[in-house]
Amino acid sequence: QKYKIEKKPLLVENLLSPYLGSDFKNLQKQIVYHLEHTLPRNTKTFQSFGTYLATSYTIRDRLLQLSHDTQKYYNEKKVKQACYISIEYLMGRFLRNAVLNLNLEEKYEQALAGFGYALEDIYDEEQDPALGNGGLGRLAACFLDTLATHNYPAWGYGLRYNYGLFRQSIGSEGEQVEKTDVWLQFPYPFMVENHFLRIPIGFYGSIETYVDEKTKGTRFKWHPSEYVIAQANDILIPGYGTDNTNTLRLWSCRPIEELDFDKFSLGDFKGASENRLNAENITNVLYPNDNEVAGKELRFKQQYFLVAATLHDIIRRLKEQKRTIYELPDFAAVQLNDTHPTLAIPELLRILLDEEMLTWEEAWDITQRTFSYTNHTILPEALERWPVKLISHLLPRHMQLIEAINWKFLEKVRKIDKNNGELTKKMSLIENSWDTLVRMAWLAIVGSHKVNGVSGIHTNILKNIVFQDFHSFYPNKFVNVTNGVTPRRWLHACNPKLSELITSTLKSNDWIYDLAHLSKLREYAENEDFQLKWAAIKTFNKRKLQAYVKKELKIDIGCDGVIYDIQIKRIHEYKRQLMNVLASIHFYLKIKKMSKEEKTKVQKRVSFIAGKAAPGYLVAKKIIKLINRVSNVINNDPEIGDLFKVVYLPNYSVTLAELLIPATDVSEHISTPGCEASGTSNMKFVLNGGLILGTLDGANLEIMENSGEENVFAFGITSKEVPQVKQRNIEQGAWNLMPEELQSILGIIEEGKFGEADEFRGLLEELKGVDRYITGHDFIPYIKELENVMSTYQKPHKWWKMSILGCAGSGWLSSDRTIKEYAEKIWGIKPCPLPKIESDKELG
Ligand code: NTF
Repeated sequence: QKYKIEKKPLLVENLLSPYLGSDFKNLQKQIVYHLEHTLPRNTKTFQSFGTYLATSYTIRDRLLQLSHDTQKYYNEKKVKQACYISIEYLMGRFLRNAVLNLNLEEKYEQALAGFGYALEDIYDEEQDPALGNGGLGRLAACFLDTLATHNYPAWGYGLRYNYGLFRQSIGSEGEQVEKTDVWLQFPYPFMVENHFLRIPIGFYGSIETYVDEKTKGTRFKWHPSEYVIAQANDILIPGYGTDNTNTLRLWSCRPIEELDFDKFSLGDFKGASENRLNAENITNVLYPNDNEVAGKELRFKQQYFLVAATLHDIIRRLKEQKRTIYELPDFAAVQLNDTHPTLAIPELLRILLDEEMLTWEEAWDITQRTFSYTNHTILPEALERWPVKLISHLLPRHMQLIEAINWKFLEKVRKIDKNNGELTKKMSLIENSWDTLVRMAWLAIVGSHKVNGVSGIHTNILKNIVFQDFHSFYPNKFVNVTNGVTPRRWLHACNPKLSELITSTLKSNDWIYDLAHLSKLREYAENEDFQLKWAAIKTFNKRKLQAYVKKELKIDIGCDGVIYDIQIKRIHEYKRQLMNVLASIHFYLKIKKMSKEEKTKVQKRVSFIAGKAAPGYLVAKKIIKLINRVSNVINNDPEIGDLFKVVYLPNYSVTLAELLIPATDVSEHISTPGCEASGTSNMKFVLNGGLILGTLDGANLEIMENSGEENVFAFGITSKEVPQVKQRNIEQGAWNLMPEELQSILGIIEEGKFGEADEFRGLLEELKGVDRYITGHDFIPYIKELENVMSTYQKPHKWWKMSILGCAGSGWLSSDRTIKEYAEKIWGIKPCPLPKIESDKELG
C-alpha cells in the first residue's frame, strides 16, 4: 500500500510533490521559473500575457502531477471508467476554473499582487477555446467538470481542431462577418502534447478474404491504402475540492511522412508537402453547423479518425492492465455523444472480428454492451445519413460490417413485420431514397445497450414518434437523462457575489457540490432584507454588462429600473429569434404612438440578442441582419430614448455567457414546442436568479416542475398541438390565419423601414406561406406574456420572490445529478476518490 489512508479534509496540498508547494512565495517562484524557462521571457519584459502564460504553466504542473496519481490509482483499482466520445467540446476559459477548483484563488491573488497584477485581469488574458458549436459541446464540458468533481473514473475523447468556431463580427449593413479562429497562434498552456502516443489510422484500400486455418471459417482483413497518424493532446480536468484529475484527450492528425523528399529534390515543393497538408486537413476545422448535418467527405473522415484513435487507445489501456478483450465492457462504458461517433460501432466490431478473431456472436455482444448513445435533436435536417457509396470507398470493411449488422437485425424485424415489408423498410439501417444512405441514428440504436434523450419531453418524442418502431422492438433500451449544468462554472465562478451570499446564508458551501442544498433558500424568498441583497447583486452584475456594452458597442443603456431581457443561443429558425425581433418592432411602434404622459409609465427594457449563425445557413444570417437593422432604427429614434433598446452582442462565446447570465433579469427560451431537445442555458439563468420567458418545450417544462409553474413566464401550446397548427397553416395559408398586428409589422418591413424592401422578402414569404415554426400562431400569446413580464417587474417583492424560488428549485438542474443518472442507469460506474496522503513536508 503506497498511500496511507486517512480521512482528512480535502486539501490539494497533501498530494503534491514538495517542489509544488502552494504558499504564495512558492507560487511566485514557480511563476518566475516558467517565465524565464518555459516562455522564455525575462522579468523585465514581464507583461500581462506572459504572466498569464507563466501562471497557467504552474497550474498545468500541478494538474499533471495529480493526473498521474489519478491514473495510477484507477489502474491499480481496475475500476470501470466512462469514455465520452464527442466531436465537440466547448470548454470556455480554463484558468479561473482550475484555480477555483484547486482552491488556490487567494494564494494566486497574493502571489500575483506581489508582481503588480490583479488575478482577475490575468484571467482576462486567456482566449476561449471554441472547439464546439453550442449546447452539445457545452454539455460535454459540464459533464467533464462533474465527472472529476465527483471522482468518477472518466475520459473525454475529442478532436484538437486547428481552427475553432469562427469569430463573428457585424458588418456595416448589419450582416454577420466570419473570421477564422486561429486559437493556436499562441501557446495553449493547458494542453499537453503527448508525443509518445501516435496511432496510425487507415483509410480507403481493399478487403482480403481468407480461410482461418483453425476454424476453417472465412475471415476478412482490411488493407487500407492510406494512413495518417493520430497524436494525443491532453487537457487535464480538475475537479472541485478533490485530487482526482481526469483527462480530455484530443486527437490531432499528422502525416505518416512529413515531406516527400524525392519530390522536394526534383524541385516540386508544393507536391512535397501534399501529404502533410492532406493529413492536417482532417483536424483542421470544426464544422460550424449546429442542429444541421454538414454532409462533407472531410467531416466523415473526421468522425472515423476520432473513433478509430479513441478505440485504439481504450483497448491499449485495457491491455496495459493485462486484461483480455472479453473484459472490455467491464473496463469501459463508451458514450456516443450524438451520432457523430457512430462509426465506433463497426470499428469495434472490425477489431474484434478481424484482429482479435472473435466469433460474430461474441463480438456483437461485446459491442452492444460497450456502447450507449445520446440523441440530442429530432430536427430531420440534423439526422445524419451518409451515402453507402462514400462509406464503401473510404471504409470498405466498415460498410461490409454495417450491411452484416443490418442483415442480422432485419432478420429479426421480418419476423414481426406483418405489413408486407413496410416495417422492415422503415427500420432498415440502409435507406433507399435519392441515394442509398446509412441511417446513423438507426445504427447507433442497434449497436448500443441504452439510448437516451436529454429531457423528459424529448425522450417521449423519441419513444413515441421518431424512434417509435425501435422502442417497440427494444422496450428497455430507451431512457431519459435530463441535461444539467455545472454549478462550479455557472454560479460559483461566474457570479462570485451571489455565490458568497448563498454560502453565507446557508452557512456552508456544500451546495457547490450538492446543489440540492439550494432548496433551503426557499425560506428566504419573501424575506425583504434578503431580497434587497439578492437584487443588489443583480444590479451589480448588470452594471458590468452596461459598461461592456458602452465600451464595446458604444451604446448607452440604462440599468436601474430597466429590465435586461436576453436571448442568447445559436441563431436558428426553430429557436425563433425572428419572433423576438418582430415583437421588438411591435413594442417600438407602440411606444411611438404614446403620449408623453403614457410614456412615463412604460417599463424600460433592453432586449439583448447574441448568437452565431452557421455560415451556410442563409435564413439565420438574414435574421441577424434584421435584428441589427431594427436595433439601429430603435436605438437612434429620439422618440424612444431610453425606454427601449435592442442590442445585438457579437461573437457569443462561453466567456460572454459568463458575463451575460448573471446580469439577466429575464431570459427567452421560445422555441417551437417539440423542437428544442432540452436547452441548457435556461438552467444557467435560473441558477443565477434570472426568470424564464419560455414555451412548453425541452427543459423549460422541467424547470417549471422544479421551480414552480408560478415562477416561470410560460406561454403557448403544447408540442402535441403543433402538428394541427402546422396543418392549418398549410391548408389555409399562414397569412390568412395571422393576427393583424403581425400582418402590419410585416407590411412595415416590406415598406423598407429596416433597409431595402427586397432584403427580407425570403424571411417574410416563409411566415406568410407555411410558417413552419408557427410564429404567427404564437405571436399574440408571446406579446401578452412579455407584457406580463414587464408589469411583474414593477412589483419588486413578487419579482424577487420568483427569482429566489427559481434558484431554490434549481438543485435538480446540476450536471452532478445528470451524471449520477448516467453512472447508475447506463454506465455502471462508481466514484473512486483518491486516498489522501500526508505530503512530505512542504519545502519552503
Ligand atoms: C442540442 N443539440 C440541442 O439542440 C439542445 O436542445 C440540447 O440542450 C443540447 O443539444 C444538449 O443536449 C445539438 O447541438 C445537436 F448537435 F444535436 F444538434
